[in-house]
Order: sequence, then C-alpha cells, then structure tokens
Amino acid sequence: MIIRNCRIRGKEGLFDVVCENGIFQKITPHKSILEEAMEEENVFEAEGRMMMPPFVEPHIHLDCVLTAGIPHYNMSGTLFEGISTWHEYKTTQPLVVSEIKERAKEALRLMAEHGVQFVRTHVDVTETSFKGVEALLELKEEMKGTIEIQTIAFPQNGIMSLKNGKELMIRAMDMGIDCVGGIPHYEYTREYGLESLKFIFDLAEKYDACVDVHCDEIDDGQSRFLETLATMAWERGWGKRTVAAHTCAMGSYNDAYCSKLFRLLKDSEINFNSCPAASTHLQGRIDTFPKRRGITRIKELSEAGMNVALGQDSISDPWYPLGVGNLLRVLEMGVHVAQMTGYEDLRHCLDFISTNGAKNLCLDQEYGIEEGKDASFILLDGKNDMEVLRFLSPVVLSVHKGKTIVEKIPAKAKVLF
Ligand code: 17E
Ligand code: FE2
Repeated sequence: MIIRNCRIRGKEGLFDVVCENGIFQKITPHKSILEEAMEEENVFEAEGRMMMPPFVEPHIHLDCVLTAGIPHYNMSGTLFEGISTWHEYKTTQPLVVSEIKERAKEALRLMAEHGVQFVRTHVDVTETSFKGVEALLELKEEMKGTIEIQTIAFPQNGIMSLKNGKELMIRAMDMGIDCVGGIPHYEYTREYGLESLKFIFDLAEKYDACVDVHCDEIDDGQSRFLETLATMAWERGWGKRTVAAHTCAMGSYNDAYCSKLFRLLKDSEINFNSCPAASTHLQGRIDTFPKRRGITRIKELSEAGMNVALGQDSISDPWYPLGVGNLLRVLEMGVHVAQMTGYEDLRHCLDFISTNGAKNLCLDQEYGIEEGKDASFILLDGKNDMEVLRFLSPVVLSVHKGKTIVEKIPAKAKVLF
C-alpha cells in the first residue's frame, strides 16, 4: 500500500509512504516514487491530508460502556451515585460474557471510527462473578492485530475495604490481566488507602506489571494519595510504568503544597491521565459557587515536563451519559477547562491523545511514523493540529499494522448562498 501526497505530523512538506508486510518500508518526499508505482491498485491519494500515529485511549472502563439507564440513570451526576448505580447493575442481574463483549466491541468500533488503535481499559474485579474479566480477556485476544488492548485490574469497591479485596486482585492477575489498578481515595480510611498502595506495588513487582491507579478522584484537597503513589514508584524505579489517573484533588491543592509536590512528581517519572469531559461532569457537584472545575493541573504538569494523556473514562455508562468514542471531543473540552488555548498549546495539542497516551501504555516499536516501525497510522481530514481540533476532523483512513480497519468519506455540505 502506498499513501501518496500526505503531510506527516511534525514534518515539513509532502510525502509518499510505502507500507509492506505491515511495516513502514519507505517514507520519501512526494513525487519521488516511480510512475509505475503510481498506477498500482493499492495507492491511496491523500490530497495533502495529515498522517499521524493512531490515537491512544489510555483510560476507559469497557466493562461498563453503553449501560447508561440500566437499572436507572445517575440522577445527581456524582461519582458516588455512579459507583452505587453500577453496583446495582452488577448485583441485580446475571452478567453474560457474550453481552459484555458485544457492548465493549461496539465501543471499540466507535473508537476505531475516530482513529483509536490502542486502548487501556479498566475492568472491575470487585464484580465477583468475574464475567467482565473473562469478557475483556477474550476480547483482547480476538481484537489483536486490529485494536490492541491492555487491561487493568480495577477494584471499584476498594481493596482493603473488602474482606476478600486482595484475593480478587490476585485472582485477576493470575487470569492474565496486564496492569494493577487501585482506588485509594475510596477506601474507608486514609490508612487503608496507603496500605492499598503498598499492596498494589508489591503485586506489580510480583507480576512484572504496570501500575495504573485511580488516584484522588475527588474534590477533597486533603486527598493526598498521589504523593505516596509517586514516592513508591520512585523508590522502586517503577515511574515510567506507573500512571496516576484523574488526580482531580490536585485542582484543589494549595499552591505551596503543589509546588513542593511537583519536585517529587518530576523525580518519580510517573505519567498522568486526565479525563476532562468525565471529570468536569462528575466533580464540583457538591460546590455551589465558586464551582471547581474538578480536573488536575494538566497545563502545569505538562509545562513542568511531565507526561499527561487525556482519555474518555466512559461512553454512556452510570458515570457519564454522553460520548461517541471521539477523543477530539475530549481534547476540545480539555484545552478549554485547562486553558491551553494559546497558539503554542494548540500547535501541539494532538500529543495529548496520541504520543502522550503511547507513553502511558509503554508502547515503543509499534508506535510512530518511521521506516522500520509497524505501519499503524491514521489520516485526518485536516492539515495540522489546530485545524483538526477546530473542525473535529474526521479520520478518513485508519491502518493498523498494514491492515485497513476504517475508511471514511467525509460528508460535504452544500451551503446554498
Ligand atoms: N469508576 C470510578 O471510580 N471512577 C470513574 N471515573 C469511573 C468508574 C468511570
Ligand atoms: Fe476511570
């Protein structure tokens, strides 16, 4: 396959890109390919559109997607009603592996349409039938070569605050879940939260696994599990394999504490995830006015040289009723609420849903537009980051390891004046 006449994100000029055997074979300035090659059947005329590595979804709960309204909608819009509604869902009806898989797959189709090829998903391991774990492990295998999935053992109801919480985590890791999750801010006490973090890192070391913890997902400025998470990652040299997700409380920390905290965060080398659409919806609910935005310090962390990736969290589930699998929509929300709308911010904004996500997922050989790497890319109906975000440009072509997984012909309006 040859992609002819495309821009490549981060490079000047126009290019022709040759993919063969699932690998980028040649990336050359446009027109340097021989005329015979042009006539080949397998040439895609890009018309100057921008090629870039695929979007990465670093944080979604695929076991819950598309369940909004069952048994009822989240009426308060709070995280806590989300958790209790999900609890009702999982305890009042039999869970069926094939149904969970079909919902998750439908969400993957939506994400694929919007350029995602790599996904890291949580799966609730305190749902004790383990049907969600079974379903997502099967789906991960079935989707290999089309969309790559990493799984996280997520203890929705806590680890220490459940009598058998530790066993459930171990059982999930034994079944083949990739990463260790946690929820320290939701444990009954601060002490339980701290103890859960130690357990999480011990488990990660034992299974040689990445850590990806829901951390301080609350507007409580006293919720400071992040400092312990970062310190443990730093002590054990686990920073690059650790993600602190949400860290909403950082939006409520005082500046003096935060400036001290940043030194540790930087030294620890941990990664961050923020879900600005879900968090602005869920947080700030108990405030009247002024009403907090409920998101972590995305801009400040980034400017201090730390890695922050943006994710969806939810697609139509007990926590968040909207979402169509489009990370551009999440990014648009993110640049507004984090006030990253300056020219320099917008010029690089797609990093938040691509290369930054790839770092969270520890991708390497399989990610990037370079000769010799896997031929995985998307072609956007736009020329640069700012234009793509402004128009929420459609993905016209998505190719994973040389295999076309999505083609789209963008709609064209006829304006009659
Ligand atoms: N569970 C949780 O604790 N937090 C969330 N944001 C979601 C599930 C979606
Ligand atoms: Fe989450």
